[in-house]
Amino acid sequence: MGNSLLKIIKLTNGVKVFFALLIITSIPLLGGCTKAVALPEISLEEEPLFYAHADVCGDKNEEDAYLSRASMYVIDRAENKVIYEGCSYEKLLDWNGHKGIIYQRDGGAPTNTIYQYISLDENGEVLTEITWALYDGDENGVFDENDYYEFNGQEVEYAKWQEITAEYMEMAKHTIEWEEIKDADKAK
Ligand SMILES: [Ca+2]
Ligand SMILES: [Ca+2]
Repeated sequence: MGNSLLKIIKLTNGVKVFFALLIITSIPLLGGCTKAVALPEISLEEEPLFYAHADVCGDKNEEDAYLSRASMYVIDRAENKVIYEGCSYEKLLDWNGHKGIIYQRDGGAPTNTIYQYISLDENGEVLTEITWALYDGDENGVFDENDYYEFNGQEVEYAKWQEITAEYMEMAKHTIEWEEIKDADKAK
């Protein structure tokens, strides 16, 4: 995303306080000049804005992350730039040596949960990507050998699936909870 600058701005409208997330990027011009350009402005008016922080890429420096209703952004503190853009089903992971981002989405028809784990390098490039899912095929509220399981897009038999996803399932239990931002100062 180039040289991006992220600012949290607080807008006051009557008694309501809105938050807006504004991402500005610099476009290199001829002669070494740069031009500041507002990227798609993400309107967070009246939507919750959440914050989390962790070293998700393992370079010993923490990243900041912001979540709106639809999107999440991971920001490199030192360079003040967005290194990863995800969605609202994602949370940061920094647990027991496991770092990255975990996606978890519950669905229906049949009842299912789809997970994804990604690890990132310090530039936000995806290093590894693992997906796994479980479907309550017979909709009896119990996940057992009569149901349907996937790992990296392939159907896997229940016992095997339990074995290969055990560590990832544990990682998914230890993601970092988003904190609602109630004061714009906290976001600085
Ligand atoms: Ca880091
Ligand atoms: Ca079942």
